Amino acid sequence: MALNRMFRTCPSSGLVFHEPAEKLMRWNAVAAVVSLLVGGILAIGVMLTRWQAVHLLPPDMFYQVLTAHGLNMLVFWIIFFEIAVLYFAASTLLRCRIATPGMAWAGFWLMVLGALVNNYSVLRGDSSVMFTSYAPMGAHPTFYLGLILFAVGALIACFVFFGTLVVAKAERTYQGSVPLVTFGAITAGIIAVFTIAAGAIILIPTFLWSVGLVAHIDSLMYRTVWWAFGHSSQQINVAAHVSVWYAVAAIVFGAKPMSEKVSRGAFLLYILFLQLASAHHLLTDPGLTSNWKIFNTSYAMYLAVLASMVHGLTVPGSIEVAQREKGYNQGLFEWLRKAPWGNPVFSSMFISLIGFGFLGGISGVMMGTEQLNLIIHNTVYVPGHFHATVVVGTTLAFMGLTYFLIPVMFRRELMFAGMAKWQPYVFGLGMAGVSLFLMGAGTLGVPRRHWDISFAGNPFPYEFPGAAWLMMGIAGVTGMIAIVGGAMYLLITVGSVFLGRKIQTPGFQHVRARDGVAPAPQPVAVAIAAHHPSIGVAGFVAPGTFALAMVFLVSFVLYYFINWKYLSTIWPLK
Ligand code: HEM
Ligand SMILES: [Cu+2]
Repeated sequence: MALNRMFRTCPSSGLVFHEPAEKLMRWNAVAAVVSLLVGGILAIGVMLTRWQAVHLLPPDMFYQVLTAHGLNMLVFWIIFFEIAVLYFAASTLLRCRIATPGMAWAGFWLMVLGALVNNYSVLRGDSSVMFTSYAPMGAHPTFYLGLILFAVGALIACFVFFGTLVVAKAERTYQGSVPLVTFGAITAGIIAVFTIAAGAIILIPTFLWSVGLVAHIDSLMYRTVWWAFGHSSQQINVAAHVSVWYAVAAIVFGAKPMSEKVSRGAFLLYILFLQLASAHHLLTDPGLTSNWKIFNTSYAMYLAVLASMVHGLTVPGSIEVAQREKGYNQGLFEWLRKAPWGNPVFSSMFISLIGFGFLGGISGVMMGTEQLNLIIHNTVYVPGHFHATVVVGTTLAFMGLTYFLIPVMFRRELMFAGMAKWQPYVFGLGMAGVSLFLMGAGTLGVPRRHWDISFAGNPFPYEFPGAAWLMMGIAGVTGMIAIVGGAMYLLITVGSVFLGRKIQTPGFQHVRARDGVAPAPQPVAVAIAAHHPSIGVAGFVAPGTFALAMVFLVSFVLYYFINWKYLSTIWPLK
């Protein structure tokens, strides 16, 4: 039991770490980074094959590599990291011991086992069913088994997270309501439980089908339930990376949310409306009525989008207010110009926010409109869109958080600090290029997951316009830039964690349960509160953010309009 009470306070950040929690966070983060490494190597194969002029891999290998790329990135990298974020938001931010560390380790090893089993199945060569694994396309039983084991492990981790919240409340380690970052993590955790339940409902029968115990899986039913799982899991990512944005705003600027109520309300919207949005993946499916599709995607889905727009406004808004209070109060954008652009914790977060909003958000709403969906359905536009959301958005936000955690949690100095300054730009801008040019090529009809757009030797040839080839080529070049950015991240993090100079800080100390933990102020939870009425321009406290929001709105409306116009030209109904 003594072990459960070992705490240390980080002298530079004031954060409080519980020893078993810290170890769990480290191991989850390391497993995440290893998955990112594997997925990143595979990304080279995917990208260099889709760059038609290079066309690296043969077809069977292309689909195999694509499957493993999608899973290692979007499942293993992201979820291992998210578990670390959940433990951080519960144990560290609430200064609380982690509940049942033994269970947490069981969950972790199940996740590791699941990831290994799933990768083994793809490596065998008979499970190249891609990320969505749509039935009746079948994989080896170990494919589904691996995912199920991983999901059970993640579910255990979610329960450890909720258990820790209960312990924090019972042992009164915090006052008032939980900090906003923890609140965001709670929404991510609740969504995760729903997501894993939906995953079990679809993957367990599919596993039984793969071993011959179930005779038939209906393909439409598969897609409908699979997306209850697939879409929701993306909402976990959004809730998690938005929480990271708030955390970074507090860490770097001491920024305080503009309105706690509004931000918390926006997180709640995710829980309430995310399921409906799953329908945007089924807009071209037969068997579902237009009424069902339109109701789900336009009347209710936009409330989840609204929530993201609220966060996209309040995070930079809170940074602007904090900067103006520090004296950067000139004109519209002094606060932004004087932001620490050389600090990778900040630049990652800001590029993540802009990329997620402008590229991922606008394209997502366009695609989620039933009629417009026809323009881009099953084209490379789709991976273009989601690389803006899960790579520029989620992945880059997580990268930024790592730069903060290396000195604070791993207690190592950052190696290659000069390179770290550039890394978010190389990765973020490279990936923004991939997103934009895949979306461009997709608008011209280039299919996704397609091995050869030259259709060489096909009985029914089709010529894509030269612009489509060019855009796939530029996506290839910017993709290689992003890979370099990813390699920089791996070099910096792995180098620092294993070889970086150790930072000497006070170690873990025994704290009796009743004592609670040292009442040092917590920068993430409690930020500057003083309000200066003298900041801002023309009665606005955050006019720069308002101006940015207007740019966003105009881009949004224009892009939406252009696509309706484009639809009318490619839909030859008279
Ligand atoms: C480092 C740079 C990366 C590059 C250059 C890259 C490139 C690509 C490309 C070109 C495709 C589309 C293939 C096609 O449809 O034919 C793809 C698919 C995919 N990527 Fe990435 N990617 C990168 C990183 C990531 C990351 C970080 C994630 C997730 C967090 C991710 C998740 C996915 C997923 C889920 C697919 C879909 C797989 C499928 O269709 O089954 N990628 N990637
Ligand atoms: Cu979705």
